[in-house]
Amino acid sequence: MTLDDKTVAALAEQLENAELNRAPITKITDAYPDLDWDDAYAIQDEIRRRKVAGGAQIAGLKAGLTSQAKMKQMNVSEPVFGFMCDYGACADGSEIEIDRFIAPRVEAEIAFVTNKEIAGPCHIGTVLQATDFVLPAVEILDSRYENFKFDLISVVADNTSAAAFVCGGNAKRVQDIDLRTVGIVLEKNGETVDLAAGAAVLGQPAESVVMLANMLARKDQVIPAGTFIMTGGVTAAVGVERGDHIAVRFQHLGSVSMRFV
Ligand code: 0L1
Ligand code: MG
Repeated sequence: MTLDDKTVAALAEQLENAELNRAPITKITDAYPDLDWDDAYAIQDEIRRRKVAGGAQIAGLKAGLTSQAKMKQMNVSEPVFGFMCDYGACADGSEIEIDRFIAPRVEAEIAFVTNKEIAGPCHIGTVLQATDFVLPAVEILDSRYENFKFDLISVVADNTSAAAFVCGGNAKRVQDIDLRTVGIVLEKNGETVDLAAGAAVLGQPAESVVMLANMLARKDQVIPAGTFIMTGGVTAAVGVERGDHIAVRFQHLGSVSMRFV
């Protein structure tokens, strides 16, 4: 860790203001090139503390950069983790104001909801045994950095670009579905813009929850029972503009849709 508490607090405030005012900033590693992972997660934790102090509730946790394609693109070998706020929850089929965001992108995800605490170090068996159900979801990403100019440390500090999310379709017991072979089709304005199978996420989306639990264990934390977890983009993240209609069709799990207005 290279930063003192005062600088962590100042950077967290800058990033939260960028989100609230939709006014992007330059990536924080420009001013602090030596930032490490502990600094980045400390800034993210401070943003989370500010949100809760300001009355927001934490709606869930997220893993990002969990597909081989995205990891390769960003030249990383480990996923990143963040959190979702209650005010980011959007209803399936709803109209979403695009002015809430700076430059939104959408990606299809499989979400888990746990019914038991998961304490790392753990393995996929622990996660499947502690999962109540899985459901289809779409994450709306929005970087608070100008022109998508960021690096991984800056992204983690910026709560992994988390902005909003939509859940829909049919929830299923995890033992009733093979998440590796679930086919997913992402449509924008009626045209297929990407498709993938669940195995795109670390071979099996439950592995993302394993990595989250193991990362939290290093901070002496657990995934509590009843946690909603977005396991990371199965498809690419696709940019959206006012008027765009997004529909994601998940084999066996139904679909999730929204229009940006
Ligand atoms: O959810 C994610 O995959 C995090 C992506 C962070 C980088 C980006 O904004 O694309
Ligand atoms: Mg995501």
